[in-house]
Amino acid sequence: MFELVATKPFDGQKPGTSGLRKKVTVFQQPHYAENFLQSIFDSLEGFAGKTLVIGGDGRYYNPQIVQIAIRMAAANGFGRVIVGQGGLLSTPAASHLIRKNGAFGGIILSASHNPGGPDGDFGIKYNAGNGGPAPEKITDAIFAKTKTISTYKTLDTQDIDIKKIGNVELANMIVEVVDPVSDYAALMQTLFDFDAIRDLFKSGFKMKFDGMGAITGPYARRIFEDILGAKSMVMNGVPLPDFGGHHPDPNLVHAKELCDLVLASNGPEFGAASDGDGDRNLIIGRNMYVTPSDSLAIIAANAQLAPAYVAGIAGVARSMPTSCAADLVAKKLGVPSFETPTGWKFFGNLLDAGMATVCGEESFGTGSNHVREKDGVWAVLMWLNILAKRRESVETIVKSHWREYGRNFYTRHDYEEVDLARANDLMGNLRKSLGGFAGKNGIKTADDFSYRDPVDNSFTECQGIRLVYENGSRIIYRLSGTGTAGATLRVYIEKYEADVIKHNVETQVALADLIGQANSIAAIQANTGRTAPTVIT
Ligand code: G16
Repeated sequence: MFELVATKPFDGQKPGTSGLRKKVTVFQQPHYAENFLQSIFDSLEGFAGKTLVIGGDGRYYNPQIVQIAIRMAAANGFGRVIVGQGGLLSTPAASHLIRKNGAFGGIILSASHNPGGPDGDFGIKYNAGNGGPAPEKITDAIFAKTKTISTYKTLDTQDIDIKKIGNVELANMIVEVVDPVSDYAALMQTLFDFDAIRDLFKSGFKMKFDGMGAITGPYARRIFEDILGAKSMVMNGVPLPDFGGHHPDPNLVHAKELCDLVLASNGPEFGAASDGDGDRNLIIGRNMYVTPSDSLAIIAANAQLAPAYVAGIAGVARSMPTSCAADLVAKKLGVPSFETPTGWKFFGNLLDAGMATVCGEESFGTGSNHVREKDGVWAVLMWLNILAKRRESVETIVKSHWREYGRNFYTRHDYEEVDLARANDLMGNLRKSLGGFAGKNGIKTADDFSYRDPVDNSFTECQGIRLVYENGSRIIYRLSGTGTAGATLRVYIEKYEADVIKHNVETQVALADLIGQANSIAAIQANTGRTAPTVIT
């Protein structure tokens, strides 16, 4: 019999770009996680007797919340929970399990690329039956419920043993403990030419993969080492509650150890990393860092080399701040390209409707219609498939892509943990000045990005200030929706260069003028007190 526990609403349980992310200490307050989970269940209808997938990236507090979520799923009337062994599932693997099992939805426990440990971050998000992050109409409903909640349902039981694969009964519900990797690894083998990749490794091709002490270590070991035969190529491959002190954000700053190895002249030919929950990816070759925007464009242009995409792709979608490089590929392929707000949830309808096959974001996310999340290991396998078929270096592939399409120089400057009020003022001032930008200093249009979903007509506004220049260059300002302390101002800067002679200029140098303009237009120094960005990618 379930228990009804009295509770009171907490302020600020509003899901951000990707679920609710807060400090672990916030989640540790009595009833905090339970309130949010109950608000999720109260926003859904028709799940009695159905299946819920539960898993997380193994970060600190994951084991406790997995148990709470399982008890509450049983008390709320689910018929079956599928949980990764030890409570572990990468985000794309969770998405796949939802789809494969026709589950009603899933609860994913992760704060993604944010640091873990007792002083780190934790997060909870709900994914719907298509395997993708809940759309805004559901996250809005969840937030509304968090403001009025007075009770939640749970069971008064011991923790369930989820260390062993198999079935356990809990009240009227079956808890099915599954291997977190097997189904996902099987899916990957249906998408890519594993024989060709195996041959590539046999030929002596060297690669390093950085699991960053997070969830993808076991996936990488099984897929790259056991199945594909790459020898001892996984670094930081054991998922740890604090990620071994790593900040599991796969970029040049936080994956420095890997980048130093691969960028060295005698380093491996290829390097890759993934984040806390396995949905982001970093791609790097000897002498060549591939920006996520370029990676998306190159994947779109070469997808047909992989068996699952051999018939061609239906369309490409990118988030608005992602560079326009992928649009050029779509144009050449004669397929549509879509520009959505930041957040993988905005790709869901396009993928479900078969309008886009490949999607990507500047924030190190790339994926396809095989699941409804971005997928780090998928992106690495796609690159391996391309490398195996083309037998050229990463550098050659990237440079020949620029030769064919032109180069979209691109950088993102982040100002982290800025005072929230000051960051809001900066954005507010930009919004107020919007009408005055166009027609001056080469700026053609200025707007606050809004999006009407072409499938369900839903409308989203205030998604970032966008200055577009006559020559196609862009400066974009927005506040991150994934941070947990203060505000993070993101400034995205892009410039198109058709002239091959100018392609080898260092990115920050090529963009120096625009960076200067971006700083002065928003008066970043005066408004934030910062003289330089915290992270440049
Ligand atoms: C999440 C979302 C992505 C988004 C990214 C950055 O990724 O799923 O779609 O691009 O956050 O968002 P923001 O710029 O608002 O911080 P992840 O990997 O953190 O789940």
